[in-house]
Amino acid sequence: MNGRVIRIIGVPIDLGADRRGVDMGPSAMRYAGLNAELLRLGWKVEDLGNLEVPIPETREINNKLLKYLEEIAKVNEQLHLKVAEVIKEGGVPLILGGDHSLGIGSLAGLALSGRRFGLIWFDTHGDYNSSVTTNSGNIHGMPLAVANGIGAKELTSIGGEQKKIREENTVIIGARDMDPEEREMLRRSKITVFTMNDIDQRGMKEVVHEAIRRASLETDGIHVSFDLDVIDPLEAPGVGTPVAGGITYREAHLAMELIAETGLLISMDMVEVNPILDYKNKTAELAVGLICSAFGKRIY
Ligand code: HAR
Ligand code: MN
Ligand code: MN
Ligand code: MN
Repeated sequence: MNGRVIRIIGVPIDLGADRRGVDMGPSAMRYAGLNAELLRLGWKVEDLGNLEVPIPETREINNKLLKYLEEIAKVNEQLHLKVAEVIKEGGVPLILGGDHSLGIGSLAGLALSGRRFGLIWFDTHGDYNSSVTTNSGNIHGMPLAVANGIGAKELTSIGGEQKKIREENTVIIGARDMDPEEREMLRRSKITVFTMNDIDQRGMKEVVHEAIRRASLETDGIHVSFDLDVIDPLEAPGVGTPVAGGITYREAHLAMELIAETGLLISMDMVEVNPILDYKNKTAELAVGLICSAFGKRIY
């Protein structure tokens, strides 16, 4: 298609979530044929394998408000260096999760690369908690706040002290489950939040157009962070934290197709696939299909 190379980085981490299983997400997506599908689209593909991530059974929780903080910081330190390197070499990082705590490293890596990017964050959740607002202590509920400079220093300092995103260029799509204080924090920010209500009322097409417009204002690329739990659990049962009332299969693909059409996609996270809860790898296959749509697969 364009001679550029997609470099796949697996991050088999589930330390950011309460439930085991999303550490198997990278394997499930590879098993679903990811690499071959991208090759078929005309991309060069280089799989860099998985980062080394400890399993919770070998670790202890030292801080109930920031579970596995040291381990998660260490993984994201590695991840952000890899992401920055791939971008500097002109490649496109594709980060496979794993829980969404890896968003800390991918956004820090993008920032470190020097690219001026916008961010579209597909998620049921706001992922805008900190140790002050969290009810769970799970760091996968915090990456967007961390990228915006809010939270534990061990996390916000990865890739430098500066904020990693610009609020004006940041858009959440599909939100339907936010904690009360998290919602207040988001309201006070300049981040745009399109909830399920907005999608119902305006339609996915209009919402995504507006998201692209905001994410591309004075930037030179868009990063998509896609949390599979944004999709309705009937269609994506294999996710760590299913919440009813999500986007449909076609709405998700339409969003990726519209983003592909812009030619602005510079990197992508695909996270929260949980093979333990999945049905015959259905959710991982859906994830691979969405990645392909985002990277230019067309119906006709
Ligand atoms: N808001 C809840 C918390 O902070 C749920 C968080 C996140 N779940 C995710 N991330 N899957 O999107 O604990
Ligand atoms: Mn998330
Ligand atoms: Mn989520
Ligand atoms: Mn909560």
